[in-house]
Amino acid sequence: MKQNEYDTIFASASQFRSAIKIIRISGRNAKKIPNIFNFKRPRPRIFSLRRLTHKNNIIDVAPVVWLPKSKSFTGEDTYELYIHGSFVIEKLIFKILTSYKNFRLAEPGEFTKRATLNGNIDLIQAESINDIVNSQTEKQLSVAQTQLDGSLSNVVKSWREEIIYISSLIESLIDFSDEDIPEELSNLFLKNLKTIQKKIKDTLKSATLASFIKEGFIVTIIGKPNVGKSSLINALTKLNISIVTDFPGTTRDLIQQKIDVKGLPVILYDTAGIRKTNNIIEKKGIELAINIMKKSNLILNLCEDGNFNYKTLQKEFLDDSKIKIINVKTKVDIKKNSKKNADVEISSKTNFGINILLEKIYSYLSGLEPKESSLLTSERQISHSKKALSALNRINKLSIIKETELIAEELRLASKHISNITSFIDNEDVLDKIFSSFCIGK
Ligand SMILES: Nc1nc2c(ncn2[C@@H]2O[C@H](COP(=O)(O)OP(=O)(O)OP(=O)(O)O)[C@@H](O)[C@H]2O)c(=O)[nH]1
Ligand SMILES: [Mg+2]
Repeated sequence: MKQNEYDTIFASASQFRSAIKIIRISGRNAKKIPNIFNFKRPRPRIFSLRRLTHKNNIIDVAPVVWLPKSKSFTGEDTYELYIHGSFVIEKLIFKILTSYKNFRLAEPGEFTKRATLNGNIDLIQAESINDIVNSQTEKQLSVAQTQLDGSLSNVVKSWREEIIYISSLIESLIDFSDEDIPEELSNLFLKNLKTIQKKIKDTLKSATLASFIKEGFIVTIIGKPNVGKSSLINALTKLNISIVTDFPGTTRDLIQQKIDVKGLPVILYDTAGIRKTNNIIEKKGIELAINIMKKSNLILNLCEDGNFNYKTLQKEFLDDSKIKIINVKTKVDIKKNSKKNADVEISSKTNFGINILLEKIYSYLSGLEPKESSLLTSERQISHSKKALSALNRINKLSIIKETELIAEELRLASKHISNITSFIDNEDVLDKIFSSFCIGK
């Protein structure tokens, strides 16, 4: 059911047990809050202590803030009540508010949705708010913050301006007859077309890496059975998540755990030991291991005797791709005869070398980080950018002299896709999709 956008909505901005709860109320009737709770209206944007009562019952003594619509996040009249962190007070307030006409509990993300509909923020900024709330590492946070401050929106706007500029060049060509088309004009068009194509292409390239910052870099632990893969994932995560026994072939499923390596999100995988086997379950496990290996950003290749099967690994399993491999010699507490080609030596038993390994993982992955700070992160942003780039690329096959109209049409299409990245005009359905993943009170 579509909720009425004219309702006055309310929600707690703090869902869990906390010392203070912030109740947000936004909408046309928010200005009635002082009447409902019998307190003197404070001056706008001034934190003011008030005694909240209702029908002679004390609700709470709490600071309140009055944010008239010109100065509020949602672009609507808003009250914020900083009540004691009690679920009883919260429930009481909700019960009272619900009893008033046109007041109701907010849907997930509805405050942000209203801020977007009222033009206070664009779609990129709205998405970044959810990313900020959900960020688990400093890097994720900083990427989301550059989206909230409008840097990415500005990049996208500049793409649109450039497309509009080259559209104007093309429009001016339409008036010329075929043989009279001035060469400087068509050269200028082609040069600018190339520039904008490159800009979008580069940003899309960085987006792949940005998605690792959002979702996590994939680091996979591989090696022969019994070399200590499961022991290593347990040591790195400081959790007992993977079964360790001295039977070769213990691990069959992929064991996965997210960790934070100095601010970088990493998804660690423990895998089945790779060997020739007739056991169907183990075979399936090895298949899973090989598949995840191919998708990895980094492979930790474990070996206990120092004979790293580096070349076979590259050729047989990775099709000679350029996935980075760190050779890790394990169990150095008992197997000291080290071979030279290990990148790092560890013992999961004594923790020897574990920090050095983490340092190496960080140093490699941080080098992969995109240099730009304005990154496309959501599927939606990436998909529109790709569609815009496809439209621009199709122009390469068109003749400036004979197919000017078609070129103009592709440019209009590209410009529309770029606009869709920041604006919801023509695609309002997208709003519901974006905000459904938010929490209530945001
Ligand atoms: N002394 C010592 N023993 C270790 C170390 N790491 C692992 N082990 C032992 O080696 C055996 C195998 O360890 P796992 O971690 O299960 O090895 P794995 O590579 O996961 O084995 P599979 O799952 O069978 O492929 C166990 O008995 C561990 O206790 C280490 O650093 N030092
Ligand atoms: Mg194992």
